[in-house]
Amino acid sequence: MRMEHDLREALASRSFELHYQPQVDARSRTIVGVEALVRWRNSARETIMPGEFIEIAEQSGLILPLGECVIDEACRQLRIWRDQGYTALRMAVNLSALQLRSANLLDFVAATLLKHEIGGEHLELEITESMVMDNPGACIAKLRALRDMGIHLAIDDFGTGYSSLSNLRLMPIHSLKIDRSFVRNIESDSDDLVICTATIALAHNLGLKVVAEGVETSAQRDLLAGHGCDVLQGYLFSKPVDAAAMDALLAVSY
Ligand code: G
Ligand code: G
Ligand code: MN
Ligand code: NA
Repeated sequence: MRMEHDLREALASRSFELHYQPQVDARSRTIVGVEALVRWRNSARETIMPGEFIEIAEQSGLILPLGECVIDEACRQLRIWRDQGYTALRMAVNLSALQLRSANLLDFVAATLLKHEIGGEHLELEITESMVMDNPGACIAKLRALRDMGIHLAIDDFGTGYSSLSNLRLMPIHSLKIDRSFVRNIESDSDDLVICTATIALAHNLGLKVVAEGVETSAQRDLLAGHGCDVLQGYLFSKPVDAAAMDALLAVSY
């Protein structure tokens, strides 16, 4: 497997970097968080997107060391931003199914937070519904342990996977992220608007915050904010950018 071999080398030569996409408070329009998204800079200096390698990393198990690199780098960068005074900023990191199942996850996260002197409440881990449905009992126990460390938990791509509302109620999560497929046509498709408003109501009634993904227009922003969505993320505010470009965004809208 060529790609697997290349991924292994990329890990050894630290050829992965993180980009960050701001998450904006719907009312104050200030940046309240960033989502870390991994990129691979290959030997030809091309940027390879996660859609092209995460699945292979998952199948080969390389997602475990890669995922650890991502958590470590995200916490290292958050430390820098906290030292610059952005102390309310939360860092969101995507977890893969294998990582959530790994016996080492809790110890690694705890050690990494300690290493970078970051409180758990500044880290958010994004999981999907399907990851939990694999083995709800074991997953929920692990999520509780993360929650007990203060870590925030978000359900990513909400509405696209399968999960039961009874499981959702049992999950020790803090927020739902409405998948961007429901946001895209929210202005023209009344079904999508109903899905978004129903998700916001469901989340709020369960005591959860709601993040809308894929917000690209000011009309989408205003509609979602008007329906009580808490946090917005999407190209309207910024595409994912490197840490230096994120510095500039923080300077103007933190
Ligand atoms: O911008 P974008 O192409 O970066 O992301 C595409 C997909 O890759 C998203 O579904 C995102 O959840 C996933 N992804 C991005 N970074 C990571 C990561 O660090 N770990 C995992 N497991 N998935 C990631
Ligand atoms: O699946 P997850 O939500 O983790 O991944 C986020 C993905 O969504 C990344 O690929 C990111 O580049 C992409 N993304 C972020 N904002 C927008 C947006 O406004 N529009 C579109 N089309 N994609 C977005
Ligand atoms: Mn995500
Ligand atoms: Na998503």
